[in-house]
Amino acid sequence: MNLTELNGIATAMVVSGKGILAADESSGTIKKRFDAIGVESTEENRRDYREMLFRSQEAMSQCISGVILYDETIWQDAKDGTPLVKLIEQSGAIPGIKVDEGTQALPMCPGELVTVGLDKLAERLKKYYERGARFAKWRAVIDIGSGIPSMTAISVNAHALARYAALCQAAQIVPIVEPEVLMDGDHDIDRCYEVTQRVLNKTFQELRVQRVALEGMVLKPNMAISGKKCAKQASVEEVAEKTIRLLKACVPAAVPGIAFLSGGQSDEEATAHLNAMHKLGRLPWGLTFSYGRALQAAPQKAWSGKAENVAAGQTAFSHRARMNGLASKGEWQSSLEKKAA
Ligand code: 5MM
Repeated sequence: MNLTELNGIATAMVVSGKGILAADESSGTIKKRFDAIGVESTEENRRDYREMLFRSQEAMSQCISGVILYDETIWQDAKDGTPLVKLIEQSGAIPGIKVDEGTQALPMCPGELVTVGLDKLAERLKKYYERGARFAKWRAVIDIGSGIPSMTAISVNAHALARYAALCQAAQIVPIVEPEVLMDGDHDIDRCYEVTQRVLNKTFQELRVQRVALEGMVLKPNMAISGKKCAKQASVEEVAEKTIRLLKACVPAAVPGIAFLSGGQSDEEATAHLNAMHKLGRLPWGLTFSYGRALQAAPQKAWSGKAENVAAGQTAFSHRARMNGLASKGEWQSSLEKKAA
């Protein structure tokens, strides 16, 4: 393992002003997104849609540091025969790959999940590296509900995240470690804080046990935020203050960067929260976005599967990427959204 090189890649992924485009929707998830805009989820449509994003010159070159791809996409070529990975590289962004194989029910733990995909991961990482991937992503899913999460679910998911991260670094690939605490429930922000703290502490404990070099990874956490169904929604300032307090307590300064998931927040909320965190003063790590829905909902709607809407889709994507790029420097203002509308 060349840790200097891994650290350089991780640092570039979280550079101020840029963030990561999570375009790694699995087949089931992208079908749901396409259903919502009335587009059939064929291989060609998925390619055309992602090609539209990766050819958004302004967004890709100025605001996107890296792109997380799904297995199908990393092997696909653009309409003119250029590999999609090359389009990303040409824009100056770093190609990455989702390597988990989704979740399965966790035995003995009703309602809880464990992420799978460690079998043959070393071989798959070698092929992805040869294709150009320089970072990878693995997402663990922790739900909050009555009596959950169990310590069992937190432990097995943290163990798998650390095993994945060690395999990545041995393959000279930067691991994005994503332990996502879902915001689907009716819990309040303090319950989210407490569960996320347990999850992050266990994850870093496992990373240390399995000798993962913290300097060569990126953390992709949820924010400390109210559950979607909670009657009392925390303000932007409270989310920012509690999230930074939580991360400072749990994430060692050796980690080069943190890139948030959006988790079902609206586009503007996800931007406002990141921006507010940067208003709180200097931070020990790079802090940016790795959004899926909060970057793609607008371009998906604008595109709606029609070739004549590609420019509109790219404009919508560039706008969200620019807003989040500004938020990663604490320079976003809501008036910038209104001007664009
Ligand atoms: C883009 O969605 C990713 C893949 O999800 P599935 O494996 O369920 O299809 C997902 O992991 C994503 O990278 C993160 O959840 C962040 O995306 P959001 O939409 O939460 O910002």
